[in-house]
Amino acid sequence: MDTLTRLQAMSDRDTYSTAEIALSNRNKGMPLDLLRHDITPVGAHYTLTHFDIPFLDPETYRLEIGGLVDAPLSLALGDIQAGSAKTVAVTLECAGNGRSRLDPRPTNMPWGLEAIGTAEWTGVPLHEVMALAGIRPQAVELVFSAPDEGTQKGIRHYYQRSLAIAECQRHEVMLAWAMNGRPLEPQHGAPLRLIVPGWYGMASVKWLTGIEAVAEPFMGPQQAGSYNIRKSPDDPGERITRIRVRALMTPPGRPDFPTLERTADAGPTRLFGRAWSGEATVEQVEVGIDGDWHEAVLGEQVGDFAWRSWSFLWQATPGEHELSCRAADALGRSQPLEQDWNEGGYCNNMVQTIRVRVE
Ligand SMILES: Nc1nc2c(c(=O)[nH]1)N[C@H]1C(S)=C(S)[C@@H](COP(=O)(O)O)O[C@H]1N2
Ligand SMILES: [Mo]
Repeated sequence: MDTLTRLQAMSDRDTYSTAEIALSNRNKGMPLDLLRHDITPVGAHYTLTHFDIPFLDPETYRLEIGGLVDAPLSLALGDIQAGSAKTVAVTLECAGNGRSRLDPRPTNMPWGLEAIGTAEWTGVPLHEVMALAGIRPQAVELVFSAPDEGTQKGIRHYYQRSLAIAECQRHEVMLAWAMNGRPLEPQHGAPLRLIVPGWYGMASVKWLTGIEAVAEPFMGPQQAGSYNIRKSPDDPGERITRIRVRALMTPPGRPDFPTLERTADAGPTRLFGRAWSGEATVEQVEVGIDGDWHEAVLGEQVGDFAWRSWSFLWQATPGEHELSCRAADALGRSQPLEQDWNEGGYCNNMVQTIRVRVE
């Protein structure tokens, strides 16, 4: 069979709708070859946007802070940038990463394993800005609002998410205006976004225009109606918060175009990848060669909430091989070998497997 016939056979097994393809052209992943970079180039960092990318003019931009605060504030970008700026490397991952590997595949953005990226975010701690407004004791959460609007499950709404006050006080949660030393790109939330290190990406609200302190837990569609781990449609589900431990590998050898099937040469081959967890430090990465697990060597963490590299010297022998990798963190959490299915296809950290032909 020639490669195009094989590609056709693959799509017959696994048919994607044009709507899913349209979604995955708008929301792009980071090619896993770029795992090599400690910091993901801005243009290669994954993006996920539910609705349209809003246009916000940095000159007239305001962040409105209100609700249960002593002094409501209307801040220009310059007012926020006058704070004590810091730059921190953070690994972001979409909660839907790995969704298309589930069987049956939940209908939503059909991510492979590329919904990741690590950037150096520059901003000010959220708690410093909120201290200027003074959060009243009755407040239980902050609600973060953006001007991007659409419908989901039939409900018209703006993108809004909330966080408990204690979470908002973590010093690493920030209001960021720069990514890798440059002003935010429109698709990444220009001119200002929230960054919640350790949490899946949905918490890091882009195009942030409002913060409201509220007395009751926020129940908006992106909070209560989505981002829950539900085993069946009527299961109330469990809220998605921190990023589960995961290791990924740069596919070794060379790809065929357009099937992307991989071939490598026999002999010593250095396998390379990254591992991260939003809950604790990654302490171990193992590499599976045809089902036998071996210890990988770990590199330094790029930041407290960023990935670390790993590598392993593989003695590649001729034939067909299946390579995989799995990480474990300081809390003893690891990655499942089999899928742990849920309705939305969230938090799927089942191990990556790569088939390689060695010649
Ligand atoms: N305003 C707004 N913020 C948003 C989203 C959105 O659609 N609108 N998507 C969220 C999701 S689901 C993810 S995974 C991250 C993606 O951030 P990135 O596109 O900068 O990588 O942004 C989050 N913030
Ligand atoms: Mo996401």
